[in-house]
Amino acid sequence: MKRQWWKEAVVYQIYPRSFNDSNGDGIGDLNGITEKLDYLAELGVDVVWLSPCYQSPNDDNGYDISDYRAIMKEFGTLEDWQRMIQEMHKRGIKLLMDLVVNHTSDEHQWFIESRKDKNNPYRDYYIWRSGEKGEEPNDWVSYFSGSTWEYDEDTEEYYLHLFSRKQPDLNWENEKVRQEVYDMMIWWLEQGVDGFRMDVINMISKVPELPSVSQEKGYKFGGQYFLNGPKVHDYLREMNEVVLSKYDTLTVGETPGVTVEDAKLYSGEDRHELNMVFQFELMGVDHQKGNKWDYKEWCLTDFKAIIRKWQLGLADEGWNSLYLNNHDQPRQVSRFGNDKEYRVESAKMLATMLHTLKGTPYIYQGEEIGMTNVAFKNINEYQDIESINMYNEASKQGTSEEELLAKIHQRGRDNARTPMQWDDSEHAGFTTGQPWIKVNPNYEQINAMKSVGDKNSIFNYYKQLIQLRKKYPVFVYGEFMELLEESEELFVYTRTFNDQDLLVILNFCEKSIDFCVDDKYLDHKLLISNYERNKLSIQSKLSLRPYEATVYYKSNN
Ligand code: TEU
Ligand code: CA
Repeated sequence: MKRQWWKEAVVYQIYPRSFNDSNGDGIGDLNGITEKLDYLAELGVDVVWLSPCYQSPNDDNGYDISDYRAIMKEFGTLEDWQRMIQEMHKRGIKLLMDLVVNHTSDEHQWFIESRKDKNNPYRDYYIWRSGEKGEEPNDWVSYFSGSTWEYDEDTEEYYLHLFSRKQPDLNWENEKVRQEVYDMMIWWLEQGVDGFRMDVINMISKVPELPSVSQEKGYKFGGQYFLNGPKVHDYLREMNEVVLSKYDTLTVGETPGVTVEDAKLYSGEDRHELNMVFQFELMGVDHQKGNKWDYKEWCLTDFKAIIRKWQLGLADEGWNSLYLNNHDQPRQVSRFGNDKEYRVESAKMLATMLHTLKGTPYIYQGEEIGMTNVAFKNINEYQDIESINMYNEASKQGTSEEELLAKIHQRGRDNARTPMQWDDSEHAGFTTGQPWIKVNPNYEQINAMKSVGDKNSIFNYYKQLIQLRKKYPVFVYGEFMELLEESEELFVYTRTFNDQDLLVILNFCEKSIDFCVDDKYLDHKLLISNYERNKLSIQSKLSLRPYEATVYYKSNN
Protein backbone atom coordinates (compact mmCIF):
# COMPACT_ATOMS: atom_id res chain seq x y z
CA MET A 1 0.00 0.00 0.00
CA LYS A 2 1.81 3.10 -1.28
CA ARG A 3 1.70 6.18 0.96
CA GLN A 4 -0.01 9.09 -0.85
CA TRP A 5 -0.93 12.61 0.34
CA TRP A 6 -4.50 12.16 -0.89
CA LYS A 7 -4.89 9.07 1.29
CA GLU A 8 -3.78 11.04 4.36
CA ALA A 9 -5.87 14.12 3.58
CA VAL A 10 -9.22 15.23 5.02
CA VAL A 11 -11.43 16.96 2.46
CA TYR A 12 -14.00 19.70 3.21
CA GLN A 13 -16.80 20.25 0.67
CA ILE A 14 -18.01 23.81 0.11
CA TYR A 15 -21.33 24.46 -1.65
CA PRO A 16 -20.48 28.08 -2.55
CA ARG A 17 -24.07 29.35 -2.91
CA SER A 18 -24.72 28.56 0.77
CA PHE A 19 -21.33 29.05 2.42
CA ASN A 20 -20.77 32.79 3.02
CA ASP A 21 -22.09 35.95 1.32
CA SER A 22 -19.55 38.80 1.33
CA ASN A 23 -21.52 41.45 -0.60
CA GLY A 24 -25.02 41.29 0.83
CA ASP A 25 -26.85 39.96 -2.23
CA GLY A 26 -28.01 36.88 -0.30
CA ILE A 27 -25.87 34.51 -2.33
CA GLY A 28 -22.64 32.93 -1.11
CA ASP A 29 -19.55 33.92 -3.11
CA LEU A 30 -15.80 33.35 -3.53
CA ASN A 31 -14.73 36.34 -1.44
CA GLY A 32 -17.02 34.94 1.25
CA ILE A 33 -15.02 31.70 1.14
CA THR A 34 -11.73 33.59 1.37
CA GLU A 35 -13.07 35.35 4.50
CA LYS A 36 -13.55 31.96 6.18
CA LEU A 37 -10.27 30.21 5.33
CA ASP A 38 -8.88 30.73 8.85
CA TYR A 39 -11.93 28.81 10.13
CA LEU A 40 -11.04 25.89 7.82
CA ALA A 41 -7.36 26.11 8.80
CA GLU A 42 -8.42 25.99 12.47
CA LEU A 43 -10.48 22.85 11.78
CA GLY A 44 -7.36 21.36 10.17
CA VAL A 45 -8.68 20.24 6.78
CA ASP A 46 -6.14 19.65 3.99
CA VAL A 47 -8.28 20.00 0.88
CA VAL A 48 -11.38 21.90 -0.20
CA TRP A 49 -13.73 20.38 -2.80
CA LEU A 50 -15.56 23.39 -4.25
CA SER A 51 -18.93 22.61 -5.87
CA PRO A 52 -19.23 24.32 -9.28
CA CYS A 53 -18.46 28.05 -9.44
CA TYR A 54 -18.41 28.36 -13.26
CA GLN A 55 -20.78 30.52 -15.30
CA SER A 56 -24.24 28.95 -15.13
CA PRO A 57 -27.94 29.87 -15.45
CA ASN A 58 -28.36 27.92 -12.17
CA ASP A 59 -31.10 25.57 -13.30
CA ASP A 60 -29.32 23.00 -11.13
CA ASN A 61 -27.33 25.44 -8.96
CA GLY A 62 -24.19 25.45 -11.06
CA TYR A 63 -24.23 21.81 -12.21
CA ASP A 64 -25.40 23.25 -15.55
CA ILE A 65 -22.36 25.04 -16.91
CA SER A 66 -22.52 27.61 -19.73
CA ASP A 67 -18.81 28.60 -19.68
CA TYR A 68 -16.16 26.33 -18.10
CA ARG A 69 -13.54 29.08 -18.03
CA ALA A 70 -15.59 31.87 -16.49
CA ILE A 71 -16.69 32.38 -12.88
CA MET A 72 -20.45 32.59 -12.19
CA LYS A 73 -21.23 36.33 -11.98
CA GLU A 74 -23.05 35.92 -8.66
CA PHE A 75 -19.96 34.26 -7.15
CA GLY A 76 -17.45 36.92 -8.27
CA THR A 77 -14.62 37.21 -10.80
CA LEU A 78 -11.66 35.12 -11.92
CA GLU A 79 -9.48 37.51 -9.88
CA ASP A 80 -11.59 36.69 -6.80
CA TRP A 81 -11.03 32.99 -7.57
CA GLN A 82 -7.29 33.50 -7.96
CA ARG A 83 -7.12 35.36 -4.64
CA MET A 84 -9.10 32.53 -3.01
CA ILE A 85 -6.77 29.75 -4.21
CA GLN A 86 -3.70 31.80 -3.29
CA GLU A 87 -5.05 32.26 0.24
CA MET A 88 -5.89 28.53 0.41
CA HIS A 89 -2.39 27.53 -0.67
CA LYS A 90 -0.87 30.00 1.84
CA ARG A 91 -2.67 27.98 4.55
CA GLY A 92 -1.57 24.64 3.12
CA ILE A 93 -5.07 23.91 1.85
CA LYS A 94 -5.39 22.34 -1.61
CA LEU A 95 -8.34 22.99 -3.96
CA LEU A 96 -10.40 20.47 -5.96
CA MET A 97 -12.69 21.90 -8.59
CA ASP A 98 -15.94 20.12 -9.53
CA LEU A 99 -15.59 18.72 -13.06
CA VAL A 100 -19.09 18.52 -14.60
CA VAL A 101 -18.54 17.08 -18.06
CA ASN A 102 -21.27 14.49 -18.52
CA HIS A 103 -23.42 17.44 -19.61
CA THR A 104 -23.32 21.21 -20.07
CA SER A 105 -26.00 23.87 -19.73
CA ASP A 106 -28.24 24.34 -22.77
CA GLU A 107 -26.92 27.92 -22.69
CA HIS A 108 -23.35 26.75 -23.37
CA GLN A 109 -22.05 28.07 -26.74
CA TRP A 110 -21.47 24.48 -27.89
CA PHE A 111 -25.17 23.64 -27.45
CA ILE A 112 -26.35 26.94 -28.91
CA GLU A 113 -24.37 26.00 -32.04
CA SER A 114 -25.35 22.33 -31.93
CA ARG A 115 -29.09 23.03 -31.95
CA LYS A 116 -28.84 25.50 -34.90
CA ASP A 117 -28.93 22.82 -37.59
CA LYS A 118 -28.19 19.16 -38.21
CA ASN A 119 -25.03 19.97 -40.15
CA ASN A 120 -23.56 22.37 -37.62
CA PRO A 121 -19.95 21.38 -36.68
CA TYR A 122 -21.09 21.20 -33.05
CA ARG A 123 -24.14 18.99 -33.77
CA ASP A 124 -22.49 15.81 -32.54
CA TYR A 125 -21.04 17.41 -29.44
CA TYR A 126 -24.38 16.22 -28.01
CA ILE A 127 -26.64 13.17 -28.34
CA TRP A 128 -29.40 13.80 -30.89
CA ARG A 129 -31.87 11.22 -32.16
CA SER A 130 -34.75 11.45 -34.64
CA GLY A 131 -38.26 10.66 -33.53
CA GLU A 132 -41.82 11.78 -34.02
CA LYS A 133 -42.77 14.57 -31.64
CA GLY A 134 -44.30 12.87 -28.59
CA GLU A 135 -42.47 9.59 -29.27
CA GLU A 136 -39.18 9.81 -27.43
CA PRO A 137 -36.30 7.66 -28.78
CA ASN A 138 -36.43 5.48 -25.63
CA ASP A 139 -38.22 5.14 -22.30
CA TRP A 140 -35.52 6.36 -19.91
CA VAL A 141 -36.65 8.47 -16.94
CA SER A 142 -34.67 11.58 -15.96
CA TYR A 143 -33.15 11.91 -12.47
CA PHE A 144 -35.27 15.04 -12.30
CA SER A 145 -38.56 13.39 -13.36
CA GLY A 146 -40.07 12.98 -16.82
CA SER A 147 -38.34 11.78 -19.98
CA THR A 148 -34.58 12.07 -20.57
CA TRP A 149 -35.43 13.40 -24.05
CA GLU A 150 -36.38 16.93 -25.11
CA TYR A 151 -37.84 17.63 -28.55
CA ASP A 152 -36.22 20.46 -30.50
CA GLU A 153 -38.81 22.03 -32.84
CA ASP A 154 -36.25 23.76 -35.08
CA THR A 155 -34.31 20.68 -36.16
CA GLU A 156 -37.14 18.23 -35.36
CA GLU A 157 -34.95 15.90 -33.32
CA TYR A 158 -34.63 14.93 -29.65
CA TYR A 159 -31.60 15.53 -27.46
CA LEU A 160 -30.65 13.42 -24.42
CA HIS A 161 -30.53 14.88 -20.88
CA LEU A 162 -30.17 12.44 -17.99
CA PHE A 163 -30.83 15.36 -15.65
CA SER A 164 -32.78 18.54 -16.39
CA ARG A 165 -33.79 19.53 -19.94
CA LYS A 166 -31.36 22.42 -19.48
CA GLN A 167 -28.50 19.91 -18.98
CA PRO A 168 -27.94 18.23 -22.39
CA ASP A 169 -25.57 15.23 -22.24
CA LEU A 170 -22.24 15.61 -24.04
CA ASN A 171 -21.34 13.01 -26.66
CA TRP A 172 -18.09 11.48 -25.37
CA GLU A 173 -17.89 9.27 -28.47
CA ASN A 174 -16.82 12.48 -30.24
CA GLU A 175 -13.10 12.87 -29.68
CA LYS A 176 -13.43 16.65 -30.21
CA VAL A 177 -15.59 16.75 -27.06
CA ARG A 178 -12.97 14.80 -25.14
CA GLN A 179 -10.20 17.10 -26.33
CA GLU A 180 -12.23 20.18 -25.31
CA VAL A 181 -12.62 18.67 -21.81
CA TYR A 182 -8.92 17.84 -21.51
CA ASP A 183 -7.92 21.35 -22.68
CA MET A 184 -10.25 22.88 -20.09
CA MET A 185 -8.85 20.64 -17.32
CA ILE A 186 -5.28 21.66 -18.20
CA TRP A 187 -6.36 25.32 -18.16
CA TRP A 188 -7.57 24.95 -14.57
CA LEU A 189 -4.59 22.85 -13.48
CA GLU A 190 -2.31 25.57 -14.86
CA GLN A 191 -4.29 28.03 -12.65
CA GLY A 192 -3.04 25.98 -9.67
CA VAL A 193 -5.93 23.58 -9.08
CA ASP A 194 -4.93 20.43 -7.12
CA GLY A 195 -7.46 18.00 -8.56
CA PHE A 196 -11.09 17.33 -9.42
CA ARG A 197 -14.28 15.81 -8.08
CA MET A 198 -15.86 14.41 -11.23
CA ASP A 199 -19.64 14.73 -11.45
CA VAL A 200 -21.43 11.50 -12.51
CA ILE A 201 -18.27 10.56 -14.38
CA ASN A 202 -19.44 6.95 -14.77
CA MET A 203 -22.32 8.14 -16.98
CA ILE A 204 -20.20 9.51 -19.84
CA SER A 205 -20.25 6.32 -21.90
CA LYS A 206 -23.68 5.17 -23.06
CA VAL A 207 -24.57 1.91 -24.84
CA PRO A 208 -24.58 3.31 -28.42
CA GLU A 209 -28.03 1.98 -29.37
CA LEU A 210 -29.56 3.75 -26.34
CA PRO A 211 -32.10 0.91 -26.01
CA SER A 212 -35.37 1.18 -24.12
CA VAL A 213 -35.67 -0.66 -20.82
CA SER A 214 -38.93 -2.40 -21.80
CA GLN A 215 -41.94 -2.10 -24.06
CA GLU A 216 -44.24 -1.28 -21.14
CA LYS A 217 -45.77 2.18 -20.81
CA GLY A 218 -44.05 4.88 -18.79
CA TYR A 219 -40.50 6.03 -18.15
CA LYS A 220 -38.01 3.72 -16.40
CA PHE A 221 -34.52 3.99 -15.01
CA GLY A 222 -32.08 3.22 -17.83
CA GLY A 223 -28.93 2.96 -15.71
CA GLN A 224 -28.01 -0.43 -17.19
CA TYR A 225 -27.35 1.44 -20.46
CA PHE A 226 -25.44 4.47 -19.16
CA LEU A 227 -23.81 3.60 -15.82
CA ASN A 228 -20.24 2.24 -16.09
CA GLY A 229 -20.76 2.06 -19.87
CA PRO A 230 -18.70 0.24 -22.51
CA LYS A 231 -15.99 2.89 -22.99
CA VAL A 232 -15.90 4.66 -19.62
CA HIS A 233 -12.51 3.18 -18.69
CA ASP A 234 -11.05 3.96 -22.11
CA TYR A 235 -12.06 7.60 -21.67
CA LEU A 236 -10.69 7.83 -18.12
CA ARG A 237 -7.40 6.19 -19.08
CA GLU A 238 -7.12 8.66 -21.97
CA MET A 239 -7.92 11.56 -19.59
CA ASN A 240 -5.26 10.28 -17.19
CA GLU A 241 -2.65 9.92 -19.92
CA VAL A 242 -3.36 13.28 -21.59
CA VAL A 243 -3.95 15.34 -18.44
CA LEU A 244 -3.84 13.86 -14.95
CA SER A 245 -0.57 11.94 -15.24
CA LYS A 246 1.19 15.26 -15.74
CA TYR A 247 0.09 16.73 -12.38
CA ASP A 248 0.11 15.67 -8.71
CA THR A 249 -3.67 15.61 -8.25
CA LEU A 250 -6.42 14.16 -6.08
CA THR A 251 -9.21 12.83 -8.30
CA VAL A 252 -12.50 11.43 -6.99
CA GLY A 253 -15.23 10.19 -9.29
CA GLU A 254 -18.89 10.53 -8.36
CA THR A 255 -20.17 7.16 -9.54
CA PRO A 256 -23.81 6.33 -8.74
CA GLY A 257 -24.47 2.59 -9.03
CA VAL A 258 -20.80 1.61 -8.77
CA THR A 259 -19.91 -1.79 -7.27
CA VAL A 260 -16.74 -2.74 -5.39
CA GLU A 261 -15.51 -4.52 -8.51
CA ASP A 262 -16.17 -1.41 -10.62
CA ALA A 263 -14.41 0.72 -8.00
CA LYS A 264 -11.27 -1.41 -8.30
CA LEU A 265 -11.26 -0.62 -12.02
CA TYR A 266 -11.73 3.12 -11.42
CA SER A 267 -9.29 3.48 -8.51
CA GLY A 268 -6.77 0.64 -8.71
CA GLU A 269 -3.31 2.22 -8.55
CA ASP A 270 -2.15 0.26 -11.61
CA ARG A 271 -5.24 1.33 -13.55
CA HIS A 272 -4.13 4.94 -14.08
CA GLU A 273 -7.66 6.32 -13.97
CA LEU A 274 -8.81 7.96 -10.68
CA ASN A 275 -7.63 7.91 -7.05
CA MET A 276 -11.02 7.02 -5.57
CA VAL A 277 -14.78 7.11 -6.15
CA PHE A 278 -17.92 8.01 -4.17
CA GLN A 279 -20.02 4.86 -3.84
CA PHE A 280 -23.80 5.20 -3.33
CA GLU A 281 -24.59 1.81 -1.81
CA LEU A 282 -24.53 3.21 1.75
CA MET A 283 -26.71 6.14 0.62
CA GLY A 284 -29.26 3.58 -0.54
CA VAL A 285 -29.47 1.73 2.80
CA ASP A 286 -32.81 3.46 3.59
CA HIS A 287 -34.25 3.57 0.03
CA GLN A 288 -37.14 1.31 -1.01
CA LYS A 289 -36.25 -0.43 -4.30
CA GLY A 290 -33.54 2.14 -5.08
CA ASN A 291 -36.05 5.02 -5.06
CA LYS A 292 -34.81 7.80 -2.80
CA TRP A 293 -38.31 9.18 -2.21
CA ASP A 294 -39.61 5.87 -0.81
CA TYR A 295 -38.16 5.57 2.69
CA LYS A 296 -37.19 2.21 4.17
CA GLU A 297 -36.31 1.74 7.84
CA TRP A 298 -32.60 0.93 7.89
CA CYS A 299 -30.91 -1.38 10.40
CA LEU A 300 -27.36 -1.22 11.69
CA THR A 301 -26.42 -4.70 10.44
CA ASP A 302 -27.29 -3.67 6.87
CA PHE A 303 -25.42 -0.38 7.32
CA LYS A 304 -22.34 -2.22 8.69
CA ALA A 305 -22.49 -4.94 6.00
CA ILE A 306 -22.19 -2.32 3.27
CA ILE A 307 -19.27 -0.59 5.00
CA ARG A 308 -17.57 -3.94 5.68
CA LYS A 309 -17.96 -4.95 2.02
CA TRP A 310 -16.28 -1.74 0.86
CA GLN A 311 -13.56 -1.76 3.55
CA LEU A 312 -12.57 -5.37 2.78
CA GLY A 313 -13.23 -5.05 -0.97
CA LEU A 314 -10.79 -2.17 -1.40
CA ALA A 315 -8.35 -3.33 1.31
CA ASP A 316 -5.54 -4.01 -1.14
CA GLU A 317 -6.76 -2.53 -4.41
CA GLY A 318 -8.24 0.93 -4.94
CA TRP A 319 -9.15 3.39 -2.18
CA ASN A 320 -12.33 4.32 -0.30
CA SER A 321 -13.86 7.76 0.06
CA LEU A 322 -15.72 8.14 3.36
CA TYR A 323 -18.84 10.31 3.58
CA LEU A 324 -22.35 10.27 5.01
CA ASN A 325 -23.66 13.49 3.50
CA ASN A 326 -22.99 16.12 0.84
CA HIS A 327 -24.99 18.74 -1.12
CA ASP A 328 -27.25 16.01 -2.54
CA GLN A 329 -27.98 14.12 0.68
CA PRO A 330 -29.88 14.89 3.90
CA ARG A 331 -27.83 15.95 6.92
CA GLN A 332 -26.12 12.90 8.45
CA VAL A 333 -26.93 13.68 12.10
CA SER A 334 -30.65 13.75 11.18
CA ARG A 335 -30.50 10.68 8.94
CA PHE A 336 -28.12 8.32 10.76
CA GLY A 337 -27.81 9.93 14.22
CA ASN A 338 -30.25 11.68 16.54
CA ASP A 339 -30.78 15.39 15.90
CA LYS A 340 -32.82 15.93 19.04
CA GLU A 341 -31.61 15.09 22.55
CA TYR A 342 -28.44 13.31 21.37
CA ARG A 343 -27.45 15.62 18.49
CA VAL A 344 -23.98 16.44 19.85
CA GLU A 345 -23.14 12.89 20.95
CA SER A 346 -24.39 11.27 17.75
CA ALA A 347 -22.72 13.87 15.48
CA LYS A 348 -19.42 13.10 17.22
CA MET A 349 -20.04 9.34 17.01
CA LEU A 350 -20.64 9.51 13.23
CA ALA A 351 -17.54 11.68 12.85
CA THR A 352 -15.53 9.09 14.78
CA MET A 353 -16.63 6.42 12.32
CA LEU A 354 -15.77 8.54 9.26
CA HIS A 355 -12.31 9.37 10.62
CA THR A 356 -11.34 5.88 11.85
CA LEU A 357 -12.43 3.80 8.84
CA LYS A 358 -9.92 3.21 6.05
CA GLY A 359 -10.24 5.83 3.31
CA THR A 360 -10.29 9.59 2.73
CA PRO A 361 -12.92 11.39 4.87
CA TYR A 362 -15.12 14.09 3.29
CA ILE A 363 -16.67 16.68 5.60
CA TYR A 364 -19.66 18.53 4.15
CA GLN A 365 -19.99 22.21 5.19
CA GLY A 366 -21.90 22.48 8.48
CA GLU A 367 -21.44 18.80 9.39
CA GLU A 368 -18.60 19.87 11.72
CA ILE A 369 -21.04 21.91 13.82
CA GLY A 370 -23.86 19.37 13.68
CA MET A 371 -26.21 21.19 11.31
CA THR A 372 -29.52 19.36 10.86
CA ASN A 373 -32.26 18.82 8.28
CA VAL A 374 -34.87 21.53 7.88
CA ALA A 375 -38.67 21.29 7.51
CA PHE A 376 -40.05 24.25 5.57
CA LYS A 377 -43.83 24.45 5.68
CA ASN A 378 -44.42 25.33 2.03
CA ILE A 379 -43.09 23.94 -1.25
CA ASN A 380 -42.40 27.55 -2.33
CA GLU A 381 -39.68 27.74 0.31
CA TYR A 382 -37.76 25.01 -1.52
CA GLN A 383 -35.32 25.73 -4.35
CA ASP A 384 -34.03 22.36 -5.56
CA ILE A 385 -35.14 21.35 -9.07
CA GLU A 386 -35.11 17.67 -8.07
CA SER A 387 -37.60 18.21 -5.24
CA ILE A 388 -39.78 20.70 -7.12
CA ASN A 389 -40.07 18.47 -10.22
CA MET A 390 -40.90 15.44 -8.06
CA TYR A 391 -43.49 17.49 -6.14
CA ASN A 392 -45.16 18.79 -9.32
CA GLU A 393 -45.23 15.41 -11.04
CA ALA A 394 -46.49 13.50 -7.99
CA SER A 395 -49.10 16.18 -7.23
CA LYS A 396 -50.49 15.73 -10.74
CA GLN A 397 -50.81 12.02 -9.99
CA GLY A 398 -52.79 12.77 -6.85
CA THR A 399 -50.27 12.43 -4.01
CA SER A 400 -51.16 14.81 -1.18
CA GLU A 401 -49.14 17.93 -0.38
CA GLU A 402 -48.68 16.67 3.18
CA GLU A 403 -47.16 13.38 1.99
CA LEU A 404 -44.91 15.10 -0.55
CA LEU A 405 -43.62 17.66 1.95
CA ALA A 406 -42.87 14.83 4.38
CA LYS A 407 -40.77 13.12 1.68
CA ILE A 408 -38.92 16.38 0.96
CA HIS A 409 -38.32 16.97 4.67
CA GLN A 410 -36.76 13.54 4.92
CA ARG A 411 -34.84 13.23 1.60
CA GLY A 412 -34.69 16.59 -0.14
CA ARG A 413 -31.33 18.00 -1.20
CA ASP A 414 -32.19 21.44 0.25
CA ASN A 415 -31.67 19.90 3.70
CA ALA A 416 -27.96 20.29 2.92
CA ARG A 417 -28.27 23.63 1.12
CA THR A 418 -29.65 25.95 3.80
CA PRO A 419 -27.04 28.62 4.55
CA MET A 420 -24.02 27.81 6.70
CA GLN A 421 -24.79 28.91 10.26
CA TRP A 422 -21.89 31.19 11.32
CA ASP A 423 -23.37 32.90 14.39
CA ASP A 424 -26.66 33.79 16.13
CA SER A 425 -27.17 37.11 14.34
CA GLU A 426 -29.90 37.53 11.70
CA HIS A 427 -29.63 34.97 8.88
CA ALA A 428 -26.98 33.20 11.00
CA GLY A 429 -24.34 35.65 9.85
CA PHE A 430 -24.48 34.14 6.34
CA THR A 431 -25.67 37.35 4.70
CA THR A 432 -26.66 40.92 5.47
CA GLY A 433 -29.22 40.64 2.66
CA GLN A 434 -32.12 38.25 2.00
CA PRO A 435 -30.71 34.71 1.69
CA TRP A 436 -31.47 32.86 -1.57
CA ILE A 437 -32.90 30.06 0.59
CA LYS A 438 -34.14 30.42 4.16
CA VAL A 439 -31.78 29.73 7.03
CA ASN A 440 -32.59 26.75 9.28
CA PRO A 441 -34.49 28.31 12.25
CA ASN A 442 -32.24 26.46 14.73
CA TYR A 443 -29.24 28.70 13.92
CA GLU A 444 -29.30 30.46 17.30
CA GLN A 445 -28.53 27.14 19.00
CA ILE A 446 -26.37 25.67 16.21
CA ASN A 447 -23.66 27.94 14.78
CA ALA A 448 -19.92 28.01 14.19
CA MET A 449 -19.16 30.86 16.59
CA LYS A 450 -20.71 28.93 19.48
CA SER A 451 -19.01 25.69 18.43
CA VAL A 452 -15.47 27.00 17.89
CA GLY A 453 -15.47 28.61 21.34
CA ASP A 454 -16.69 25.50 23.18
CA LYS A 455 -13.96 22.97 23.97
CA ASN A 456 -16.59 20.18 24.13
CA SER A 457 -18.19 21.12 20.80
CA ILE A 458 -18.59 19.00 17.70
CA PHE A 459 -16.20 21.36 15.87
CA ASN A 460 -13.41 20.78 18.42
CA TYR A 461 -14.09 17.04 18.38
CA TYR A 462 -13.62 17.02 14.58
CA LYS A 463 -10.44 19.02 15.09
CA GLN A 464 -9.12 16.36 17.49
CA LEU A 465 -10.01 13.52 15.10
CA ILE A 466 -8.17 15.24 12.25
CA GLN A 467 -5.13 15.76 14.50
CA LEU A 468 -5.16 12.06 15.47
CA ARG A 469 -5.22 11.04 11.81
CA LYS A 470 -2.10 13.06 11.24
CA LYS A 471 -0.33 11.70 14.31
CA TYR A 472 -1.03 7.96 13.98
CA PRO A 473 -0.50 6.31 10.53
CA VAL A 474 -2.77 3.43 11.65
CA PHE A 475 -5.79 5.73 11.08
CA VAL A 476 -4.92 5.96 7.37
CA TYR A 477 -3.13 2.72 6.53
CA GLY A 478 -4.39 0.26 9.19
CA GLU A 479 -6.09 -2.95 8.09
CA PHE A 480 -9.84 -3.02 8.94
CA MET A 481 -11.38 -5.96 10.80
CA GLU A 482 -14.91 -5.97 12.21
CA LEU A 483 -16.07 -7.55 15.50
CA LEU A 484 -19.66 -8.21 16.67
CA GLU A 485 -20.98 -8.14 13.09
CA GLU A 486 -24.46 -9.23 14.25
CA SER A 487 -24.96 -6.43 16.78
CA GLU A 488 -27.85 -4.08 15.95
CA GLU A 489 -26.54 -1.50 18.42
CA LEU A 490 -22.73 -1.50 18.29
CA PHE A 491 -20.32 -1.04 15.40
CA VAL A 492 -16.95 -2.43 16.57
CA TYR A 493 -13.79 -2.78 14.52
CA THR A 494 -10.02 -2.76 14.76
CA ARG A 495 -7.35 -1.12 12.63
CA THR A 496 -3.81 -2.57 12.67
CA PHE A 497 -0.71 -1.17 11.04
CA ASN A 498 2.87 -2.27 11.87
CA ASP A 499 3.09 -1.76 15.63
CA GLN A 500 -0.09 0.30 16.07
CA ASP A 501 -3.55 -1.00 16.88
CA LEU A 502 -6.91 0.75 17.25
CA LEU A 503 -10.11 -0.62 18.78
CA VAL A 504 -13.14 1.46 17.79
CA ILE A 505 -16.48 0.96 19.59
CA LEU A 506 -19.50 2.98 18.39
CA ASN A 507 -22.96 2.88 19.98
CA PHE A 508 -25.53 3.68 17.27
CA CYS A 509 -28.53 3.73 19.61
CA GLU A 510 -30.00 5.80 22.41
CA LYS A 511 -29.69 3.11 25.05
CA SER A 512 -26.62 2.20 27.10
CA ILE A 513 -25.07 -1.00 25.77
CA ASP A 514 -22.50 -3.26 27.48
CA PHE A 515 -19.48 -4.51 25.58
CA CYS A 516 -17.23 -7.29 26.88
CA VAL A 517 -13.63 -6.60 25.92
CA ASP A 518 -11.54 -9.52 24.73
CA ASP A 519 -8.38 -10.02 26.84
CA LYS A 520 -6.11 -9.11 23.94
CA TYR A 521 -7.35 -5.50 24.08
CA LEU A 522 -6.92 -5.03 27.81
CA ASP A 523 -3.62 -3.21 27.34
CA HIS A 524 -5.17 -0.52 25.10
CA LYS A 525 -5.41 3.06 26.32
CA LEU A 526 -8.22 5.54 25.60
CA LEU A 527 -7.39 7.85 22.68
CA ILE A 528 -10.65 9.76 22.19
CA SER A 529 -14.28 9.55 23.31
CA ASN A 530 -17.37 11.74 22.92
CA TYR A 531 -18.16 11.35 26.63
CA GLU A 532 -16.04 12.04 29.70
CA ARG A 533 -14.10 8.90 30.59
CA ASN A 534 -11.83 9.20 33.60
CA LYS A 535 -10.23 5.75 33.26
CA LEU A 536 -7.62 5.83 30.51
CA SER A 537 -7.10 2.06 30.47
CA ILE A 538 -9.82 -0.10 29.00
CA GLN A 539 -12.06 -2.12 31.33
CA SER A 540 -12.92 -5.76 30.63
CA LYS A 541 -16.58 -4.75 30.61
CA LEU A 542 -17.46 -1.40 29.06
CA SER A 543 -20.86 0.26 29.21
CA LEU A 544 -21.37 2.44 26.14
CA ARG A 545 -23.73 5.35 26.83
CA PRO A 546 -26.23 6.55 24.18
CA TYR A 547 -24.34 7.24 20.91
CA GLU A 548 -21.03 6.85 22.75
CA ALA A 549 -17.91 6.51 20.61
CA THR A 550 -14.63 5.30 22.12
CA VAL A 551 -11.30 4.69 20.41
CA TYR A 552 -8.62 2.71 22.25
CA TYR A 553 -5.02 2.54 21.09
CA LYS A 554 -1.99 0.38 21.63
CA SER A 555 1.50 0.71 20.25
CA ASN A 556 3.95 -2.18 20.58
CA ASN A 557 6.96 0.05 20.84
O1 TEU B 1 -25.47 14.14 -8.69
C1 TEU B 1 -25.63 12.91 -9.39
C2 TEU B 1 -26.72 12.12 -8.84
O2 TEU B 1 -26.78 10.94 -8.96
C3 TEU B 1 -27.80 12.87 -8.20
O3 TEU B 1 -28.94 12.63 -8.98
C4 TEU B 1 -27.97 12.38 -6.79
O4 TEU B 1 -27.80 10.99 -6.73
C5 TEU B 1 -29.36 12.67 -6.38
O5 TEU B 1 -29.51 14.03 -6.61
C6 TEU B 1 -29.56 12.31 -4.93
O6 TEU B 1 -30.79 12.84 -4.54
C7 TEU B 1 -24.58 15.02 -9.34
C8 TEU B 1 -24.48 16.29 -8.50
O7 TEU B 1 -23.92 15.96 -7.23
C9 TEU B 1 -25.88 16.84 -8.36
O8 TEU B 1 -25.89 17.96 -7.47
C10 TEU B 1 -26.36 17.25 -9.75
O9 TEU B 1 -27.72 17.66 -9.64
C11 TEU B 1 -26.27 16.07 -10.73
O10 TEU B 1 -25.06 15.34 -10.64
C12 TEU B 1 -26.31 16.61 -12.15
O11 TEU B 1 -25.12 17.34 -12.40
CA1 CA C 1 -22.82 37.35 -2.53
